[in-house]
Amino acid sequence: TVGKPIECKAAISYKPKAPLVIDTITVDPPKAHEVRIKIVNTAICHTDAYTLSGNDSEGMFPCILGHEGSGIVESVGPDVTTVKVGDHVIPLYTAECGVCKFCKSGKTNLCGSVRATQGKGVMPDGTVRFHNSKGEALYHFMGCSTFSEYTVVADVSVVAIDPTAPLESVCLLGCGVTTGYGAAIKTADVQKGDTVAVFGAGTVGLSVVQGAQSREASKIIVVDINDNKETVSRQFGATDFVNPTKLPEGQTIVDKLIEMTDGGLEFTFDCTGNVQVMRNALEACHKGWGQSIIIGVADAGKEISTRPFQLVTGRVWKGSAFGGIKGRSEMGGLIKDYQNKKLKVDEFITARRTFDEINEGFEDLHNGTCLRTVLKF
Ligand code: NAD
Ligand code: AHE
Ligand code: ZN
Repeated sequence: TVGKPIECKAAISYKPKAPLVIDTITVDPPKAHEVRIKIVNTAICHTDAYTLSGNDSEGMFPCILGHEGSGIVESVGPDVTTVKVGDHVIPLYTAECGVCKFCKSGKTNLCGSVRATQGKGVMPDGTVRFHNSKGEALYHFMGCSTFSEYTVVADVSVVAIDPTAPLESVCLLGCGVTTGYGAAIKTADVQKGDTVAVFGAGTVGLSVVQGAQSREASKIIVVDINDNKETVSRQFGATDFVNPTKLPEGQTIVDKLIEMTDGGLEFTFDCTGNVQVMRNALEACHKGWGQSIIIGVADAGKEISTRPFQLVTGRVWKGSAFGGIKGRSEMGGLIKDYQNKKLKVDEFITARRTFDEINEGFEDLHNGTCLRTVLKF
């Protein structure tokens, strides 16, 4: 049977930097290999603000942003076998088809199945499921578009989860918490006794901290320009906190970290998106074996640089998307870690708001103490 279009509430981003417009939109039924989800909760990630700022080279407008959400399957299109109506789910901006070259490689969580169309703001068949009240097409975002009461995603871009897990909390596993935790335990594969420095104590950085702590890192140094982040960093497991703007005259953050760790760190993580921070993070790595993982997303046009000698002498520069986690096969394990209190998630919720307050939610991002604002429909 063919489903019907649904009229519902959504937050439309018409152009960069402009407030989101809450309006009624039409969400078309899912086509083959597509799933329509009733979004219950969505959080606002720094990356939503980044795309809204106009600095994302893939940003498409008008669009429905949002990629850190949770919800319930409302209907499925033909040939969908992996989820069913009523399943509790998390949309995945990193799909997992299981059969493409990437999925089969065993080397990466990046999946090639829908990434090209996802980056163009359309469904795999090249069309959109969203229209505003004037009938104008609205682009999708990161294959998720969780800033809508109903959204349509590809069947490879959604995972069913334990229905007893609270949707309000586990929406954060759709991006920030999974990204940081996975970067520590999968991409870096931090081992007992390793020294770790994390630049940027947002949800991503603090999740790296908890990953490093779970691996019994010997030192976990958080570097942040905001002193308000010291207490929360220590609550998540940091052993040290450094504000790079408060160092003695003439001492750089790289000097400071090398001094604190007898020559540099086993692992450093950029969770800021600032390319100068990325360079410092690389150069604070231990000669011979230190690895620096880039997680932050940099503005369009920005590039990283360092002296090649830094790499010649054994430092390694890497990156991590969604923490290297394969969403459909590994999300269940993360949910269990959360349920068994091995993984903190609730602690990141610094504000709860109704969906109508989404613009205030974006303002929360700038208040200096915000980790995640979670919206409820
Ligand atoms: P956030 O804004 O909550 O946290 C960023 C933190 O960095 C803040 O505490 C801020 O004070 C600090 N900071 C800013 N400039 C700094 C500097 N020069 N030195 C040290 N600290 C500095 O953001 P978030 O939601 O945690 O996201 C962090 C970054 O990760 C963003 O760039 C985001 O786009 C990116 N991200 C990437 C992935 C991925 O899969 N690769 C996933 C999620 C988010
Ligand atoms: N579109 C940007 C890059 C954005 C980016 O790097 N996204 C991260 C996820 S951020 C989540 O908050 C990512 O995982 N990228 C891998 C991918 O396949 O998108 C640009 O520079 O064009
Ligand atoms: Zn995100």
